Amino acid sequence: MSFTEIIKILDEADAKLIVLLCHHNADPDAICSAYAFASLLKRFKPNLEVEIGAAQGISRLSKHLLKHLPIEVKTQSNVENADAIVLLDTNTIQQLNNLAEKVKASKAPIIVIDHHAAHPETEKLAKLCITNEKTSSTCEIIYNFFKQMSIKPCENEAKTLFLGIAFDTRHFILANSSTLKTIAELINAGVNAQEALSLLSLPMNFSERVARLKACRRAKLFKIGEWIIAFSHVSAYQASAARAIINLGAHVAVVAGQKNETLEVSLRSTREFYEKTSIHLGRDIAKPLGEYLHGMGGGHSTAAGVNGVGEIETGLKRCLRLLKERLVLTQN
Ligand SMILES: [Mn+2]
Repeated sequence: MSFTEIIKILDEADAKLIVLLCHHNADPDAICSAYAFASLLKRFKPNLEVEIGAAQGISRLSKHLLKHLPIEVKTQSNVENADAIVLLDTNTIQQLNNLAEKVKASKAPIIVIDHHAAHPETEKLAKLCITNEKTSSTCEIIYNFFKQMSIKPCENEAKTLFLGIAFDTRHFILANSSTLKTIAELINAGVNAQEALSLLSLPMNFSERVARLKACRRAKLFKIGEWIIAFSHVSAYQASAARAIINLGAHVAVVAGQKNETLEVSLRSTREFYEKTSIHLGRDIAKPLGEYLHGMGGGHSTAAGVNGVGEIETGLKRCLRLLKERLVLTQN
């Protein structure tokens, strides 16, 4: 799976406009990988028009990064006119929210580049899937393209790749040796690590503080075996609230929030919980919960999310049941 295959697909499609799409609430790995990929493409196809889009906007941290990086993310994506579509850091079409239907309807070839396992539905739709679960981030996959093509990233490319990797590895806690080699090479390419890392901490705003505190106050605790599981709900900042509850001492935190019809659930667990129970929040909990809520769920082993429809109470109850069922299995 290599960069040359992508070039081949673009040549075959005689592509003039290529649209790169990031998942909804695009994180730094998504937007940074899109920027570096666009930059690399332009070296081989200088006349190609490359647009970066994100379904329903980008995350707060990503917005903060854009103040310091030359990345342009379009609010209106030109999916209809694209000659090729590339999904970055996105393994299900549903993560594209309002753009999903347009992407499905498009006749343009679809390429998926992601460090999450490809979803079977996405594999059917895509002409090419470059996915590698062993890679820390989509940015690391993009850096490997630079290496395949023997191109040394310029300072901005190196900086964006560094930021995407730093974000997805939680400031290198999740980095393996190949990630750290990549990081060393990016620093050699001109990245000031200390300065770049400081861009990744967002000052917490007032409503986030309130959401975290409310979620903690409302938390319902369940003890299953040796594990403390906390359920809560807030109307915004569910992921931040779930992280806060984990930091306070819960092994698993599930925080739901309802916006109109849709229900969003953020799940977090400690590393220890995952290692001892092998319960993978994305695969074992978020995915079936997403299906139950007529939506989509997925994510990583200790951090996952669900988008669906329904009441907070129903969602959390089902989530507790899923956790209980899994925990019973691991005890036997
Ligand atoms: Mn990622």
